[in-house]
Amino acid sequence: MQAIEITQQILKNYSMACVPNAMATAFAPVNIALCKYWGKRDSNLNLPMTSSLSISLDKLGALTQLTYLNSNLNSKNNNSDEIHLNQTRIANTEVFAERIINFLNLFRPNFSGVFRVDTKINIPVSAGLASSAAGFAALTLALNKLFGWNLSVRALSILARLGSGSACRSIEKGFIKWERGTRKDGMDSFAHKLNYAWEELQIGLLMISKAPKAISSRDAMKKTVETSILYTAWEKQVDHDLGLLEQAIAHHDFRLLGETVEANALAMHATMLSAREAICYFQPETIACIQKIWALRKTGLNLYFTQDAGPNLKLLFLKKDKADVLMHFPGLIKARE
Ligand code: 2P0
Repeated sequence: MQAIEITQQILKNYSMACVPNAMATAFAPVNIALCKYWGKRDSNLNLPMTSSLSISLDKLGALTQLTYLNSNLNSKNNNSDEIHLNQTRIANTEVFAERIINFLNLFRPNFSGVFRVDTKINIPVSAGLASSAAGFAALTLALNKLFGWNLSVRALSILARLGSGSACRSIEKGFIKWERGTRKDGMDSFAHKLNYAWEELQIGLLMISKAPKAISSRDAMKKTVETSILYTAWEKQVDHDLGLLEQAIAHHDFRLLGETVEANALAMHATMLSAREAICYFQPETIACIQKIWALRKTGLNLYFTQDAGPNLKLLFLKKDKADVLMHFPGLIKARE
Protein backbone atom coordinates (compact mmCIF):
# COMPACT_ATOMS: atom_id res chain seq x y z
CA MET A 1 0.00 0.00 0.00
CA GLN A 2 1.28 3.49 -0.81
CA ALA A 3 1.46 6.41 1.60
CA ILE A 4 -0.62 8.57 -0.73
CA GLU A 5 -3.57 6.15 -0.39
CA ILE A 6 -3.44 6.61 3.39
CA THR A 7 -3.40 10.41 3.23
CA GLN A 8 -6.33 10.27 0.83
CA GLN A 9 -8.23 7.98 3.17
CA ILE A 10 -7.62 10.29 6.15
CA LEU A 11 -8.46 13.44 4.19
CA LYS A 12 -11.40 12.04 2.25
CA ASN A 13 -13.80 14.51 3.82
CA TYR A 14 -11.71 17.50 2.80
CA SER A 15 -11.76 18.83 -0.73
CA MET A 16 -10.50 21.74 -2.79
CA ALA A 17 -13.33 23.74 -1.31
CA CYS A 18 -11.29 23.98 1.87
CA VAL A 19 -9.49 27.31 1.55
CA PRO A 20 -6.11 27.33 3.26
CA ASN A 21 -4.85 30.12 5.44
CA ALA A 22 -1.87 31.99 4.05
CA MET A 23 0.45 30.85 6.78
CA ALA A 24 0.56 28.57 9.81
CA THR A 25 3.20 27.85 12.43
CA ALA A 26 3.55 24.83 14.69
CA PHE A 27 6.06 23.43 17.17
CA ALA A 28 6.76 19.77 17.84
CA PRO A 29 9.17 18.41 20.44
CA VAL A 30 12.03 16.00 19.99
CA ASN A 31 11.25 12.63 21.51
CA ILE A 32 13.78 10.30 23.08
CA ALA A 33 12.97 6.61 22.77
CA LEU A 34 13.16 4.73 26.07
CA CYS A 35 12.25 1.55 24.19
CA LYS A 36 13.48 1.88 20.63
CA TYR A 37 11.84 1.58 17.22
CA TRP A 38 14.30 -0.36 15.12
CA GLY A 39 12.99 -2.14 12.04
CA LYS A 40 10.03 -1.84 9.69
CA ARG A 41 7.47 -4.32 8.49
CA ASP A 42 6.46 -1.88 5.74
CA SER A 43 8.93 0.72 4.53
CA ASN A 44 6.42 2.68 2.42
CA LEU A 45 4.21 3.39 5.42
CA ASN A 46 6.95 3.31 8.09
CA LEU A 47 5.14 0.53 9.93
CA PRO A 48 7.31 -0.81 12.75
CA MET A 49 8.19 -4.40 13.61
CA THR A 50 7.59 -3.59 17.29
CA SER A 51 5.88 -1.03 19.50
CA SER A 52 8.09 1.61 21.15
CA LEU A 53 7.92 4.13 23.98
CA SER A 54 9.38 7.61 24.27
CA ILE A 55 9.48 10.78 26.30
CA SER A 56 9.22 14.19 24.67
CA LEU A 57 11.61 17.02 25.41
CA ASP A 58 9.40 20.01 25.98
CA LYS A 59 11.64 22.81 24.75
CA LEU A 60 13.89 21.16 22.18
CA GLY A 61 12.32 20.55 18.83
CA ALA A 62 11.23 21.97 15.51
CA LEU A 63 9.29 25.16 14.86
CA THR A 64 7.85 25.09 11.36
CA GLN A 65 6.28 27.96 9.49
CA LEU A 66 4.35 26.85 6.44
CA THR A 67 3.36 29.35 3.77
CA TYR A 68 1.00 28.52 0.94
CA LEU A 69 2.53 30.15 -2.12
CA ASN A 70 0.33 29.26 -5.05
CA SER A 71 -2.98 27.54 -5.46
CA ASN A 72 -3.05 27.23 -9.27
CA LEU A 73 -0.10 25.01 -9.85
CA ASN A 74 -0.11 22.31 -12.47
CA SER A 75 0.16 19.09 -10.46
CA LYS A 76 2.96 17.81 -12.72
CA ASN A 77 5.11 20.80 -11.90
CA ASN A 78 5.08 20.47 -8.16
CA ASN A 79 8.77 20.54 -7.47
CA SER A 80 9.14 24.15 -6.56
CA ASP A 81 8.44 24.06 -2.87
CA GLU A 82 10.96 26.20 -1.01
CA ILE A 83 12.59 24.47 1.89
CA HIS A 84 14.49 26.48 4.49
CA LEU A 85 16.29 25.04 7.47
CA ASN A 86 17.50 27.34 10.22
CA GLN A 87 17.14 30.31 7.85
CA THR A 88 19.13 28.75 5.00
CA ARG A 89 17.50 27.69 1.72
CA ILE A 90 18.14 24.00 1.04
CA ALA A 91 18.47 22.86 -2.58
CA ASN A 92 15.51 20.71 -3.56
CA THR A 93 17.91 17.99 -4.66
CA GLU A 94 19.27 17.51 -1.12
CA VAL A 95 17.91 14.52 0.80
CA PHE A 96 16.48 16.70 3.57
CA ALA A 97 14.44 18.80 1.09
CA GLU A 98 13.52 15.80 -1.02
CA ARG A 99 11.97 14.02 1.94
CA ILE A 100 9.90 17.08 2.83
CA ILE A 101 8.75 17.59 -0.77
CA ASN A 102 7.82 13.91 -1.07
CA PHE A 103 5.80 14.26 2.12
CA LEU A 104 4.02 17.38 0.82
CA ASN A 105 3.29 15.50 -2.43
CA LEU A 106 1.13 13.10 -0.43
CA PHE A 107 -1.32 15.96 0.11
CA ARG A 108 -1.25 17.50 -3.33
CA PRO A 109 -4.07 15.47 -4.87
CA ASN A 110 -6.31 17.43 -2.50
CA PHE A 111 -4.61 20.81 -2.83
CA SER A 112 -2.53 21.79 -5.81
CA GLY A 113 0.01 24.39 -4.91
CA VAL A 114 3.47 24.88 -3.52
CA PHE A 115 4.67 25.71 -0.07
CA ARG A 116 7.47 27.54 1.57
CA VAL A 117 8.60 25.54 4.59
CA ASP A 118 10.72 27.33 7.19
CA THR A 119 11.94 25.01 9.90
CA LYS A 120 14.01 26.05 12.86
CA ILE A 121 15.47 23.16 14.80
CA ASN A 122 17.24 24.00 18.03
CA ILE A 123 19.37 20.83 18.06
CA PRO A 124 22.01 19.54 15.59
CA VAL A 125 20.39 17.94 12.55
CA SER A 126 21.37 14.34 11.66
CA ALA A 127 23.26 13.78 14.88
CA GLY A 128 21.08 10.93 16.08
CA LEU A 129 18.95 13.33 18.10
CA ALA A 130 15.70 12.55 16.31
CA SER A 131 15.47 15.95 14.64
CA SER A 132 13.56 14.46 11.69
CA ALA A 133 10.87 13.25 14.08
CA ALA A 134 10.27 16.76 15.41
CA GLY A 135 10.49 18.18 11.88
CA PHE A 136 7.84 15.94 10.32
CA ALA A 137 5.57 16.24 13.35
CA ALA A 138 5.78 20.05 13.23
CA LEU A 139 5.11 20.01 9.48
CA THR A 140 2.06 17.78 9.96
CA LEU A 141 0.72 20.05 12.70
CA ALA A 142 1.35 23.11 10.51
CA LEU A 143 -0.51 21.53 7.57
CA ASN A 144 -3.42 20.73 9.87
CA LYS A 145 -3.52 24.37 10.98
CA LEU A 146 -3.00 25.84 7.52
CA PHE A 147 -5.90 23.89 6.03
CA GLY A 148 -8.05 23.95 9.15
CA TRP A 149 -8.52 20.17 9.07
CA ASN A 150 -8.93 19.77 12.84
CA LEU A 151 -7.69 16.19 12.62
CA SER A 152 -7.58 13.97 15.70
CA VAL A 153 -4.29 13.30 17.48
CA ARG A 154 -4.48 9.75 16.13
CA ALA A 155 -4.85 10.90 12.52
CA LEU A 156 -2.03 13.44 12.96
CA SER A 157 0.20 10.73 14.40
CA ILE A 158 -0.51 8.43 11.43
CA LEU A 159 0.22 11.23 8.94
CA ALA A 160 3.45 12.24 10.70
CA ARG A 161 4.57 8.58 10.62
CA LEU A 162 4.39 8.64 6.83
CA GLY A 163 7.10 11.32 6.88
CA SER A 164 9.31 9.60 9.45
CA GLY A 165 8.39 6.68 11.69
CA SER A 166 9.36 8.22 15.01
CA ALA A 167 7.60 11.50 14.09
CA CYS A 168 4.34 9.87 15.15
CA ARG A 169 5.67 10.06 18.74
CA SER A 170 6.29 13.85 18.52
CA ILE A 171 2.71 15.03 18.10
CA GLU A 172 2.18 15.24 21.86
CA LYS A 173 4.35 15.90 24.89
CA GLY A 174 4.95 13.53 27.81
CA PHE A 175 5.38 9.74 27.83
CA ILE A 176 4.27 8.39 24.48
CA LYS A 177 3.68 4.85 23.28
CA TRP A 178 3.63 3.99 19.59
CA GLU A 179 1.52 0.90 19.05
CA ARG A 180 2.89 -1.44 16.42
CA GLY A 181 -0.56 -2.30 15.07
CA THR A 182 -1.32 -5.27 12.87
CA ARG A 183 -3.27 -3.80 9.96
CA LYS A 184 -1.68 -3.62 6.53
CA ASP A 185 -2.86 -0.05 6.04
CA GLY A 186 -1.32 0.99 9.38
CA MET A 187 -4.49 2.65 10.64
CA ASP A 188 -3.85 1.01 14.03
CA SER A 189 -0.18 2.03 14.13
CA PHE A 190 -0.12 5.40 15.91
CA ALA A 191 1.27 6.94 19.06
CA HIS A 192 -0.70 8.01 22.11
CA LYS A 193 0.08 9.72 25.38
CA LEU A 194 0.42 7.59 28.50
CA ASN A 195 -1.33 9.06 31.47
CA TYR A 196 1.74 9.47 33.68
CA ALA A 197 3.86 12.38 34.79
CA TRP A 198 7.33 12.30 36.36
CA GLU A 199 8.55 15.78 37.22
CA GLU A 200 11.83 14.63 38.81
CA LEU A 201 13.01 12.78 35.72
CA GLN A 202 15.77 14.72 33.98
CA ILE A 203 17.44 14.17 30.63
CA GLY A 204 20.71 15.66 29.42
CA LEU A 205 22.31 15.43 25.99
CA LEU A 206 25.96 14.50 25.89
CA MET A 207 27.25 15.70 22.53
CA ILE A 208 30.11 13.62 21.26
CA SER A 209 29.92 14.56 17.59
CA LYS A 210 27.76 16.88 15.50
CA ALA A 211 28.85 15.23 12.26
CA PRO A 212 26.09 13.75 10.09
CA LYS A 213 25.80 10.00 10.50
CA ALA A 214 27.56 7.71 8.04
CA ILE A 215 24.47 5.55 7.49
CA SER A 216 20.87 6.73 7.80
CA SER A 217 18.55 5.09 10.34
CA ARG A 218 16.40 4.07 7.42
CA ASP A 219 19.17 2.08 5.70
CA ALA A 220 20.57 0.79 8.97
CA MET A 221 17.19 -0.57 10.07
CA LYS A 222 16.68 -2.34 6.77
CA LYS A 223 20.07 -4.00 6.89
CA THR A 224 19.55 -5.03 10.52
CA VAL A 225 16.16 -6.64 9.90
CA GLU A 226 17.43 -8.42 6.81
CA THR A 227 20.74 -9.72 8.13
CA SER A 228 21.04 -9.71 11.94
CA ILE A 229 20.70 -13.11 13.58
CA LEU A 230 19.79 -11.27 16.79
CA TYR A 231 16.72 -9.59 15.33
CA THR A 232 14.21 -12.19 16.55
CA ALA A 233 15.64 -11.89 20.05
CA TRP A 234 15.27 -8.10 19.81
CA GLU A 235 11.54 -8.38 19.08
CA LYS A 236 11.09 -10.52 22.19
CA GLN A 237 13.14 -8.14 24.32
CA VAL A 238 11.01 -5.17 23.24
CA ASP A 239 7.81 -6.86 24.46
CA HIS A 240 9.46 -7.53 27.80
CA ASP A 241 11.00 -4.05 28.10
CA LEU A 242 7.75 -2.26 27.30
CA GLY A 243 6.09 -3.99 30.25
CA LEU A 244 8.96 -3.08 32.58
CA LEU A 245 9.03 0.54 31.41
CA GLU A 246 5.32 1.08 31.95
CA GLN A 247 5.71 -0.39 35.43
CA ALA A 248 8.74 1.84 36.15
CA ILE A 249 6.98 4.98 34.92
CA ALA A 250 3.76 4.24 36.78
CA HIS A 251 5.62 3.68 40.09
CA HIS A 252 8.43 6.20 39.55
CA ASP A 253 10.89 3.35 39.92
CA PHE A 254 14.00 5.09 38.58
CA ARG A 255 16.32 2.13 38.89
CA LEU A 256 14.00 -0.11 36.91
CA LEU A 257 13.58 2.64 34.33
CA GLY A 258 17.30 3.27 33.96
CA GLU A 259 18.27 -0.40 33.80
CA THR A 260 15.59 -1.15 31.22
CA VAL A 261 16.34 1.90 29.05
CA GLU A 262 20.06 1.17 29.01
CA ALA A 263 19.63 -2.55 28.28
CA ASN A 264 17.16 -1.76 25.52
CA ALA A 265 19.52 0.68 23.78
CA LEU A 266 22.46 -1.71 24.03
CA ALA A 267 20.38 -4.59 22.68
CA MET A 268 19.38 -2.43 19.70
CA HIS A 269 23.04 -1.63 19.02
CA ALA A 270 23.87 -5.35 19.38
CA THR A 271 21.46 -6.13 16.54
CA MET A 272 23.31 -3.57 14.42
CA LEU A 273 26.74 -4.87 15.32
CA SER A 274 25.59 -8.34 14.27
CA ALA A 275 24.25 -7.12 10.91
CA ARG A 276 26.25 -7.95 7.79
CA GLU A 277 28.02 -5.66 7.24
CA ALA A 278 28.16 -4.44 10.81
CA ILE A 279 26.67 -1.04 11.61
CA CYS A 280 28.44 0.79 14.41
CA TYR A 281 27.30 4.17 15.76
CA PHE A 282 29.83 4.12 18.62
CA GLN A 283 32.80 6.48 18.62
CA PRO A 284 35.69 5.84 21.01
CA GLU A 285 34.37 8.76 23.13
CA THR A 286 30.95 7.10 23.29
CA ILE A 287 32.47 4.00 24.85
CA ALA A 288 34.61 6.10 27.20
CA CYS A 289 31.52 7.99 28.42
CA ILE A 290 29.54 4.75 28.86
CA GLN A 291 32.35 3.34 30.98
CA LYS A 292 32.47 6.56 33.00
CA ILE A 293 28.70 6.29 33.64
CA TRP A 294 29.09 2.67 34.77
CA ALA A 295 31.98 3.62 37.06
CA LEU A 296 29.99 6.51 38.56
CA ARG A 297 27.06 4.18 39.15
CA LYS A 298 29.33 1.89 41.14
CA THR A 299 30.09 4.86 43.41
CA GLY A 300 26.35 5.28 44.06
CA LEU A 301 25.34 7.90 41.47
CA ASN A 302 22.00 7.02 39.90
CA LEU A 303 22.83 7.77 36.30
CA TYR A 304 21.85 5.86 33.16
CA PHE A 305 22.15 6.47 29.42
CA THR A 306 20.47 5.73 26.16
CA GLN A 307 21.90 6.01 22.65
CA ASP A 308 20.18 6.31 19.29
CA ALA A 309 21.43 6.15 15.71
CA GLY A 310 24.49 8.27 16.37
CA PRO A 311 27.44 8.54 18.75
CA ASN A 312 25.79 10.94 21.23
CA LEU A 313 24.35 9.85 24.55
CA LYS A 314 21.27 10.94 26.44
CA LEU A 315 21.70 10.76 30.19
CA LEU A 316 18.83 9.98 32.54
CA PHE A 317 18.93 11.03 36.19
CA LEU A 318 16.73 12.49 38.91
CA LYS A 319 16.52 16.17 39.85
CA LYS A 320 18.17 15.55 43.22
CA ASP A 321 21.32 14.26 41.47
CA LYS A 322 21.53 17.05 38.90
CA ALA A 323 24.44 18.92 40.52
CA ASP A 324 26.51 15.72 40.79
CA VAL A 325 25.81 14.77 37.19
CA LEU A 326 26.75 18.25 35.93
CA MET A 327 29.95 18.13 37.94
CA HIS A 328 31.00 14.95 36.11
CA PHE A 329 29.64 16.07 32.71
CA PRO A 330 29.96 19.89 32.66
CA GLY A 331 29.12 20.13 28.95
CA LEU A 332 25.79 18.35 29.34
CA ILE A 333 22.94 20.07 27.47
CA LYS A 334 19.88 20.20 29.67
CA ALA A 335 17.07 18.71 27.64
CA ARG A 336 14.38 17.96 30.20
CA GLU A 337 14.38 19.55 33.62
C1 2P0 B 1 13.77 5.59 17.90
N1 2P0 B 1 15.39 5.78 16.01
O1 2P0 B 1 12.94 4.83 18.42
C2 2P0 B 1 14.87 4.95 17.05
C3 2P0 B 1 16.03 4.55 17.89
C4 2P0 B 1 16.82 5.82 16.02
C5 2P0 B 1 17.25 4.85 17.06
O2 2P0 B 1 13.40 6.25 15.17
O3 2P0 B 1 12.97 5.74 8.46
O4 2P0 B 1 14.13 8.71 11.61
O5 2P0 B 1 12.05 7.94 9.17
O6 2P0 B 1 11.03 5.82 10.02
O7 2P0 B 1 12.19 7.53 12.70
C6 2P0 B 1 15.19 7.01 13.91
O8 2P0 B 1 14.51 6.57 12.78
O9 2P0 B 1 13.35 6.50 10.74
C7 2P0 B 1 14.60 6.32 15.05
P1 2P0 B 1 12.30 6.51 9.54
P2 2P0 B 1 13.47 7.44 11.98
O10 2P0 B 1 13.78 6.81 18.12
